[in-house]
Amino acid sequence: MSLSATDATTLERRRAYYARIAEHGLTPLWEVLGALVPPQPRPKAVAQHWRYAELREHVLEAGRVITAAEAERRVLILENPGLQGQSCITPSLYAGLQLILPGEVAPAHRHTQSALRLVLDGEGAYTAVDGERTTMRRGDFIITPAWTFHDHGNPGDQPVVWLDGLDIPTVRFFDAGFAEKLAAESQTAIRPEGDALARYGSNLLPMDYAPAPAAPTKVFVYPHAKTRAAMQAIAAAGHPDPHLAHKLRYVNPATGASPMPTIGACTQWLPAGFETQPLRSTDATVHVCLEGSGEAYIDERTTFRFAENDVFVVPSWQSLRLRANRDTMLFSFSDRPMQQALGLWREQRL
Ligand code: GTQ
Repeated sequence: MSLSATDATTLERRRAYYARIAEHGLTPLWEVLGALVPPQPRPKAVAQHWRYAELREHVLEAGRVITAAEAERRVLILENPGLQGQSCITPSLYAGLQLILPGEVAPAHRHTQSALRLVLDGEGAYTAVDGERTTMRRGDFIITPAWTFHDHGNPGDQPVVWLDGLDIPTVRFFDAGFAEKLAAESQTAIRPEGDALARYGSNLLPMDYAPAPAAPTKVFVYPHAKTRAAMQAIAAAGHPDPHLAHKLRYVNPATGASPMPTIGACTQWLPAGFETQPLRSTDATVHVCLEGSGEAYIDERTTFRFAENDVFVVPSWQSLRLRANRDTMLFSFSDRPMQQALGLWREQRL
């Protein structure tokens, strides 16, 4: 007897059976097998575009609603509409826009979640990581690896907004979250600004430094000016990849691995007029437009016309095709290093 022809008596008998076994903490696999082991990814996350020009006033309004000290972190979460109530932009990653006003401090704490920052708007704030400050300039990519103390402050005269990316949903999935506050509001500087970059990010390493393979980098700022100069030189050399134009990944310079074990980040340069071929991969990816503008075609169904500081997310296994109106620079991040470590990551060039 085929399943579709299952008669009412059989269905009723099954329902009663399911009810009885439920009392023993049992449920039937055959009712859910197709959903549990799909032939290919079926993301609940959806493609979504956040236009900074529309968000900016709402972010600034948060500054009149609550202080940075009271909020601890004054952030508007970019929540994927397909994952409502979960504070996720992808199943494994979180993103938000953090605001810090002149004179404010976001107090020092640490947690097992890893974080990245991408500075978008305003200048003059700093992030301090493990006793060293870095001044936040637009486009700078800054990381705070798991369990490093960090605080943010703004001694300048402009509101400063940056994008936060954290592995909060991943740590929640493992129930492995720990956090604590530092007794003091801000960390005491124990090294001068630029020290980590000089020691670990200058094609040099201290003589006795031997990091474990998955250790996060001690370089906690990747200055935009350096990345942009590199990308311009690479673009000037020509030969863009048909699917990527010019795309490179940020690395831990001591190991060649991603800067942090759970989150990978990339920078991409698309010459004016360039159109990529569609590409899909299993790592849902958050993109941020740092410069230029263009269009993103997701699965050849959804079109996003993005401008500077816009954020858009591409779900797992949905294709991305990009078109640049002008020379365009994108930043992106995803859980690719985790998927690769677990042997899960797949990519398809279409
Ligand atoms: O800056 O430490 O967006 O702990 C969310 C949680 C930022 C931070 C967020 C955090 C932080």
